[in-house]
Amino acid sequence: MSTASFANRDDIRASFSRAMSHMYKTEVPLYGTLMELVAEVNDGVMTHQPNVLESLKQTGEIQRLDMERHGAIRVGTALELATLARLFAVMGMEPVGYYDLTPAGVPVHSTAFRAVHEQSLQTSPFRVFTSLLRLELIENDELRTFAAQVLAKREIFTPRALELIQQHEKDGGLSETDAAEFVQQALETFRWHNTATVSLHDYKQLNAQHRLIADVVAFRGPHINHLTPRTLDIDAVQVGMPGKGITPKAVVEGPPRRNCPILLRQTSFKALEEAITFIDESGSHSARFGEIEQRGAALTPKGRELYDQLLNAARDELGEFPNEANAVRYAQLLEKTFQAFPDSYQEMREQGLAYFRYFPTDTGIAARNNGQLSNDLEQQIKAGHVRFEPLVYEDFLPVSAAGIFQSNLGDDAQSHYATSSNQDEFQKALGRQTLNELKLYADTQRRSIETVINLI
Ligand code: OOG
Ligand code: NI
Repeated sequence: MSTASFANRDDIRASFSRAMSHMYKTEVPLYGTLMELVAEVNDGVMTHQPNVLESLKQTGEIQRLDMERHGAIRVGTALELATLARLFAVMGMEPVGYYDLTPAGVPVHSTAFRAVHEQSLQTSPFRVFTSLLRLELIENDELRTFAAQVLAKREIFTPRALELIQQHEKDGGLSETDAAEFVQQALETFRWHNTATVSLHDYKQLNAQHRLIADVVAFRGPHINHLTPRTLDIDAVQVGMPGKGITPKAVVEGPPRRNCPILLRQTSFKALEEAITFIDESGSHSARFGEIEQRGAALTPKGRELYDQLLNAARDELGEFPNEANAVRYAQLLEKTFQAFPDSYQEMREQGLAYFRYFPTDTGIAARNNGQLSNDLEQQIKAGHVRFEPLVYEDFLPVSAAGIFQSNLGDDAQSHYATSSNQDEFQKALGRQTLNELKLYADTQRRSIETVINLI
């Protein structure tokens, strides 16, 4: 089969992302309400802040804004994780980053499946935060064996999805028809089921060990537990939620509000209590929630170190987990510590704190036509021939992710695990290495510099 007849992986991902959004809107109507609020806020920002609009146009992000979203799932076994990696590969998604959530009392470690090249991200930035349950953290031997047995029995992929994954690997791609069928088949893995695979008694045992363990073990598959749209102003969405009948969590995770957003800010609304039929009687379970994110500049290792240091300083001074009662003080502490993080792109670039993309300006192109250009990037910037825009952060933050988990699992779900992070074990389960996100940003920045230098 020739490459020409294969569907483009980025298009398959875009189509899958649309299908997921449609399914989730039907399953969780509040997600649809949230999408409307985000669209209103984004329109407002673009109308009233011409500089933001200009920058979105310059980078092309304006085209991906409306379709931008991430989801999250949790799986129970190495085989499930490894097969997911193969399924996501059909859509051009690779595992980026390693997140250890055990220090925050959540018995999982995770990666994010996403596209890695800026052009692919431009077509569809869809990402899936994927967590693997660490069964070894269940202390009770009997319960651990029971959980492993239940998980070993389930098959989370449809037979046809597995066939199409194999076909993709053998042939190097899928035809348009097969790709369309693949999207429908893949969707089945992430669908919500209101029936559980265990008795109410066993569910309660698992739940008592950790709510997350029950969420993974007691169900037929890794239901998508949230889909998150991207907003240009998360504070406006946070304030607007109650007016739409949505109750937000107490604190926005991540850095404080700034003129030049960095990394990722997130907030969510609490998981819904949903009726479940267990194998013997009925009960309920809460897993699915709504989340909103605002993305800012991707930071270099130096910038990230400063971010971690300032975040930790604020949290140390707070002295306890951020919650409803201390939310105002936490926000003030973040404001205070983050004074030390420069709030202009100019300074962030000069100090090597963030990654950037470069574009020739109109005067730069005119100067090139007159043969008046130097090929030194810094000089071109000074002369106004080249401008820069920050690279968007495409990944997640472990402390924030822990906060999102906690707000949905309830504060009583905090356990203390003595174990340390285990990226090797995770990669063994995954069947491959996770990619280093910092290298991906550095690659994109380098390609951008090369393009601008060649262009002028
Ligand atoms: C994932 C929670 C983390 C994020 O955006 O950081 C997360 C989960 O609840 O499975 O979604
Ligand atoms: Ni999320």
